[in-house]
Amino acid sequence: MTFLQKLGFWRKKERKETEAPPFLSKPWREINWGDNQRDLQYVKDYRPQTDGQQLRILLHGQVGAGKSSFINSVQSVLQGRMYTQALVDNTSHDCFTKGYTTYNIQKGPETFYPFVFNDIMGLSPTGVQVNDVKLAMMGKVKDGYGVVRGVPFYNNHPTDNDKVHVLVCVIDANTVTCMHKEIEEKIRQIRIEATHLNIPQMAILTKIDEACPEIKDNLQNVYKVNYLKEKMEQFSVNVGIPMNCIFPVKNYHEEIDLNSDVDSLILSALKHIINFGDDYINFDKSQQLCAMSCQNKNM
Ligand SMILES: Nc1nc2c(ncn2[C@@H]2O[C@H](COP(=O)(O)OP(=O)(O)O)[C@@H](O)[C@H]2O)c(=O)[nH]1
Ligand SMILES: [Mg+2]
Repeated sequence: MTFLQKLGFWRKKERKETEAPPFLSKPWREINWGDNQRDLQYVKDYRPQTDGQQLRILLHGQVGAGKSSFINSVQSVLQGRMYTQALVDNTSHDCFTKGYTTYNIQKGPETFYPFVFNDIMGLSPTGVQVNDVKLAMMGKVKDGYGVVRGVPFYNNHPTDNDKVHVLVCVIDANTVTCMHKEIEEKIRQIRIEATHLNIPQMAILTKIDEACPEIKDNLQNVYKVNYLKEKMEQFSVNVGIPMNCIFPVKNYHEEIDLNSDVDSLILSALKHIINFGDDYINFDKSQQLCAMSCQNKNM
């Protein structure tokens, strides 16, 4: 054994002895790997309680975090083939999502899923302002805002369908430990605004394949790897989103065919996003009914 090989051997040994083991003895969340049919059917069968109601999911986060890729991944899982409607930016670090855009997902020849995604321009110290996200959450931003200057973007009379029902912060797992303080602060402020509006908040942690070699090797390690759990805990503390509202995903980004394990994580996140949004729709409706009945009593 050469000197360098010996050094490498001792360093590895030392690391193993001082660091927590990379794998937990059992996964800290259960995923039904290989059996996506139940979750897929759940999403396909989802209908809000009121006819004509749409569930609006607003994605926000840093440029390049994987927002557009997540929308495409959801479309791909639901359509059963690779989909690239939301343009993904592989080249620059500027905002590629040109404005406030609603993405509908086609279900049949002339039908759409009752949930839609909005992708707001990436958060960067100079990017979208907290107030823009607040207006979007209230349903006051029209599609296309940010694309054409001078075009009226303000929706004075938002309907229940224009309002956001669940806010999802998209975070690149590689950036959790080195996130710009200003961005962390913006995420926190957006959370406060969402809380004032009673809108539930969640986060998805993307690029887990890049962040962890053990996960890149086998996606089923996602809830066994200590390192990722620690990253999620750190993010949870930094921005105040509870652990049970954070979901790790790997987006489709280079694949040409679907993969069952990728689908499992996307569906797990999507199912929870829908549930959270649906709870808010029902809560909001009951508040409106309550307010109406109080008004009637006072008349
Ligand atoms: N390895 C890996 N790359 C990803 C993942 N999600 C997105 N990407 C890549 O990250 C880059 C930025 O993604 P994009 O969806 O445009 O980010 P956005 O600015 O938040 O909309 C693109 O090159 C994607 O292919 C992921 O889960 N894993
Ligand atoms: Mg984008």
